[in-house]
Amino acid sequence: MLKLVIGDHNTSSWSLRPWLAAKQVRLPFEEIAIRLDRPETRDDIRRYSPSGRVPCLIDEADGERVVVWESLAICEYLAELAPALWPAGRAARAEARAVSAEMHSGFAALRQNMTMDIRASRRGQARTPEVGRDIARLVQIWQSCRSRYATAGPFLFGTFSIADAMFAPVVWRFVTYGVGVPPASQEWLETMLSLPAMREWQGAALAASH
Ligand SMILES: N[C@@H](CCC(=O)N[C@@H](CS)C(=O)NCC(=O)O)C(=O)O
Repeated sequence: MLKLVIGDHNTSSWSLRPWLAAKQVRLPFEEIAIRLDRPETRDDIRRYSPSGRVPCLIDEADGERVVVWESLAICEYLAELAPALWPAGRAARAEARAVSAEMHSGFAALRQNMTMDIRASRRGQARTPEVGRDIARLVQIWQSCRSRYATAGPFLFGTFSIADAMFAPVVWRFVTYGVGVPPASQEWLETMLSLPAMREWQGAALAASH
């Protein structure tokens, strides 16, 4: 059985990505949640993750222990187990990888100023010019995907892919900070919000005591 080590549901945006990807393709895994921002956090994470960060995936099937850290690398590993996590067509797959890598390495202003905090309501806050530029680029990606792949299904590339998982924390950020988007992007946001797995993650975030 896979083990996925994650942080707090309310704030650990990096953890949500592979967690959602695994849930969407029904890969069974044991969830190990570590409380962040505590004196013992560093030691707790280091027991599993060589980078000292979560998420971290451990696969002990087939008699060997595979440890994968970095959210995008974990998603890639999951896609080896469940290839449907990337679009079937080569061009769509390349684009899905590109936007996923862009999300993984970019959008610094958004990540810094609009932190994921599912329990919070901060409508209209954190709108610096840099955040505005990040939002504009996100909407450009989503609109572009939806204009070309809507006929194939309700996700960015038609069927659910790692690209949707990579942008999932932004969905919660846009709810918390009340960011409005054009109709095609709004439809995608609503598709994401209606996923049982997203509801499950939100429920865990709301239930946490801190
Ligand atoms: N680039 C990493 C980022 C991971 C990361 O920053 N994780 C945070 C939680 S969301 C963490 O482990 N924080 C714990 C700490 O720094 O003590 C990834 O994609 O997985």
